[in-house]
Amino acid sequence: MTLPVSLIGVPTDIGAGARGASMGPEALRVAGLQPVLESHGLEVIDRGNLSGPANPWQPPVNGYRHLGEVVAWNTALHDAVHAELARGRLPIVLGGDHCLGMGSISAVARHCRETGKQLRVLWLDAHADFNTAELTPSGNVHGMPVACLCGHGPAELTGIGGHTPAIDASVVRQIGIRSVDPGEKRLVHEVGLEVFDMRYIDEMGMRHTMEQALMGLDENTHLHVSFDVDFLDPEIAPGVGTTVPGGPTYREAQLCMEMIADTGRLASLDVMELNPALDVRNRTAELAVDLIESLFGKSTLMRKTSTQT
Ligand code: 6HN
Ligand code: MN
Ligand code: MN
Ligand code: MN
Repeated sequence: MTLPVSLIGVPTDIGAGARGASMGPEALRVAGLQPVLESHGLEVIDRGNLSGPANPWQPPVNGYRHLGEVVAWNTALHDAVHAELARGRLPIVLGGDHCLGMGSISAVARHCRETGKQLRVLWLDAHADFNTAELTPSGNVHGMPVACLCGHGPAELTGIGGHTPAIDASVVRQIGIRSVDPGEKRLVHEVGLEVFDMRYIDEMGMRHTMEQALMGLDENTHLHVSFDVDFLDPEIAPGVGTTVPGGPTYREAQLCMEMIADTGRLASLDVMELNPALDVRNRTAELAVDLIESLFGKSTLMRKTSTQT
């Protein structure tokens, strides 16, 4: 299954607590994303960047920063992602901050409803992104997308794409989590979100973690990966706004991507939170491209997949 790929740039930091993720799409292009994918035989079209409101850099109102602008960007992204899926293509969303997961995943969920596909979402992140207006310590909407997708949030956000909730919490697997706010933690437990946190990865290893997270996929599964670059340890990935120490190493991240590739089910991808203003000579962008290459099947040697004998 090698679907043709469409790159969609979404140059905004509207939901973040630091400026700069708006430059993420261009940094990924400069790091060679398109030619790298093409070198693996993929057909790639770069659709360019979406446009939307500027970042007014205002304090939160009723628990949300920039709610109207967040809705505008996510609505545009929803339409763009849905259009690519309808054309039979694999969208790669170049973020942009992680509030954009709402527009992207709501479109994927809608496409799955329309085509009778089963959805699985892998959320690779240091954070659970499960805050609400009542629980958030910051008002930054990039800390809320998973909660909104699961129906916990304002109608303007939970209803993007016309179906509330966009997804059931049971389709989500979170991996790499190591920073969850106190109220957020309660809500995560309440909805029964499946979280493979760093403690789990430390004790069980990345291989077992991914086997669990990918369990139950079949030919009818649409696998969506939402890759927040702060998933990675900040020692190797400094170019993000919300670094949390103790993330996956280079080798652990590679294995994670390779095991996703082995399923052959990847059908849409978000690459979020890359912040070139905080990066060192585009190193984090180059690392992200290297990992995306593994996600699309690069491996060191020709080999049978680990599940074959
Ligand atoms: N991200 N939990 C913190 C907050 O402000 O809600 C951090 C969220 C970070 C979100 O990195 O996508
Ligand atoms: Mn995130
Ligand atoms: Mn559709
Ligand atoms: Mn994060």
